Amino acid sequence: MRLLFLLSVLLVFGCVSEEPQQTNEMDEKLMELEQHIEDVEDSVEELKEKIGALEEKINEMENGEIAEAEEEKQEGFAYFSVTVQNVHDSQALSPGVFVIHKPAASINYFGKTIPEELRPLAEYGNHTVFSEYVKGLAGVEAVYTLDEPLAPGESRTFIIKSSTYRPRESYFSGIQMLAGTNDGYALASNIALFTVGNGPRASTTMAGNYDAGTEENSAPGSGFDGGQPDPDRGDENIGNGIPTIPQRPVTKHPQITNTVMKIIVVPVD
Ligand SMILES: [Ca+2]
Ligand SMILES: [Ca+2]
Repeated sequence: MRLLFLLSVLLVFGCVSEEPQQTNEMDEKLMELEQHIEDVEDSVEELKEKIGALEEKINEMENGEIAEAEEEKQEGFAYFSVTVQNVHDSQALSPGVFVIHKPAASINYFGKTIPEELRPLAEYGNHTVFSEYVKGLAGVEAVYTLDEPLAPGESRTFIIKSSTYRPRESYFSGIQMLAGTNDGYALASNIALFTVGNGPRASTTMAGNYDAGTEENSAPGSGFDGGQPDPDRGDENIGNGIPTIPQRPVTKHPQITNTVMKIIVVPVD
């Protein structure tokens, strides 16, 4: 009996002493869970903040785009008088191509290989292929042509029309062959049409003389044998220059160093 009693006392103690241990573990687990829930709640708050910031950004962008579109609608056009002058005493210029364009559509190929479409203008003064090519370039707003050669001392004036949308990205460029050379051309490029204050800008630009790098140079004015096209001999005569192989990048013209083409831009109402 006594033994039984002792055993039951032990059992009771055993049970009683085991119960607090379980409760502790549960408490710990509960605390862990609570902590975990708090962490998750924190993360949710952080996420909410991030989503809020993103929504704000999207709103700003949408508002910006709307403002830009409004700006484009409100902006109009500006007109300029352009005078192209041959200021050389003996060097003639071929028909030419004149362009209003964004910076990305620059036609200055200095240090680069010219596009094939410039070859007819540079090699024999035919401007039509290049004018068509330029019309297809992204960032070109308008293309004008001079369809007659420009003799020394001569000038031509025409009116151009530029959008005033993003005015500081509106440039003007012009190109004509240096007639009587093998593959030389005069180029005035990236003339800003507007001031930093967005107003129409007056300017005078002396064009540079360039060698297209596609034909060997003979003495300037050395005639049909030197690679100049003979109008009486038609298309077969056009390729009569000696090709530069491999084609070279565009350089300053080594033979024609004085200014030939001068471009005067004046805003008009
Ligand atoms: Ca030629
Ligand atoms: Ca050359």
